Amino acid sequence: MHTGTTLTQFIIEEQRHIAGATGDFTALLNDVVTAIKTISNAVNKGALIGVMGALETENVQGETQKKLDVITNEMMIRSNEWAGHLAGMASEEMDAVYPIPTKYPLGKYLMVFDPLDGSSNVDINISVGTIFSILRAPVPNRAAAEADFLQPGVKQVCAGYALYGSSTMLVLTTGHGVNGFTLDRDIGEFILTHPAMKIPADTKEFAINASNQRFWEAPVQRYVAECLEGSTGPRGRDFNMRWVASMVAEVHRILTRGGIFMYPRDTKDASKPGKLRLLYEANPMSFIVEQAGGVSSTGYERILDMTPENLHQRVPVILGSKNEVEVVLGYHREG
Ligand code: P6P
Repeated sequence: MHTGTTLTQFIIEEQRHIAGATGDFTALLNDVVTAIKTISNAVNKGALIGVMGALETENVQGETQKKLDVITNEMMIRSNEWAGHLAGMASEEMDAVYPIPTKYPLGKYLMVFDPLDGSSNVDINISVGTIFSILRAPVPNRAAAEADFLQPGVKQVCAGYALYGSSTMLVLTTGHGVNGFTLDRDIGEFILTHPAMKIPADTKEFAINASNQRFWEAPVQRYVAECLEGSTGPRGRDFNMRWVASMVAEVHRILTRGGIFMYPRDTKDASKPGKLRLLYEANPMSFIVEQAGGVSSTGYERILDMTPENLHQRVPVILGSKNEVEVVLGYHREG
C-alpha cells in the first residue's frame, strides 16, 4: 500500500487555498494528468506499438513532425475538449486555436501546450516531455479567439511539465511553489516525491547548443568564453556543460541540481529572435523556474512580463540559477 500523497489529494488540498474555488480547475488538471499518463504509456512502448519515426508533414514551425508529435497532440485534445473547463486550446502542433467542438460545453480556462517537447529525441530514446500552461479565459464560456491567449506569462494560473525519462514525472506550480510527482505505474497514480523544489542560487553547469556559437551576441559569447576558460579565467572556477536538446530535461536537471540554460537570440535567422516559443515553452518554464527561486529572461527583459504578439512567437531564453543568470544579464546591460 503506498503511503505517499497522491497528486489528486495534493490538488484538492491546494484548491482549499484558492478563494471561491469551484473544483473546476481541479477537474481540468485531472484531465491533463490523464492525457499525460496516456502519453507516458505510448512513449514508453515506443517501437513496440509502431509510434517511432517521422511523418511526411511539417508543423506550423516548419519542423518535420514525428508520428508521436501528432499522436500526443491528439491525446491532449481528446482528454481535455469534452469536460466544459476550457474555452479553447492552442498547441505547437496546430497552426490556429483549437475550438471546443459545439457538442461540448465551454469553460473558463484556456490551455496551451507543447505535447511532445524534444521529440527529435524520441527515436534515440532520450527523455522527452509535455509542457502545458493554463490561463483564465478573458470571457468565460465563450469560444476563445487567438487574442484571448495573448496574455503575459504572469497571468498563468498553472504551469507544468511531464518528463518521460527513466521515470515519468510531473512537475507543477499554481503560484505556491513547485512540486514534483513520480508516476507509480502499479497503481496508476502520481505520488508526491519532490515537495517544494528549489533551484540552487549558484551553479557550475551551463547548457547551450555550442554549434550556434558564431551566431551569438557579444554578452553570450563573453559568458560562454569565460566558462570555458574556467579556473584560468576571470570566473576563477571550472564549469561543466550539458546539452540534451530537450528543454524539459534541461529544466528538470536545473530544478534538481541547479544550472543555467540558454537558447539566446542569435543571427542565424533574422526572422527568428530565438528558437523557443513564448506561449508553450518559455512562459510555463519561466513560471516554474521563478516559483523555484530561479530567474528567466530574454537577456533584455523578464519573460513573464512579455505580452505575446501571436500564438507561435519565438523568444530568446536564459533561465536557471539566480546568481548565474544575473551574471549573464549583467553582461547584456554592459552591451
Ligand atoms: P536544437 C526541442 O525541439 C526544443 O524546442 C527544446 O526542447 C530544446 O531545448 C531545443 O529545441 C533544442 O534545439 O537547436 O539544439 O535542436
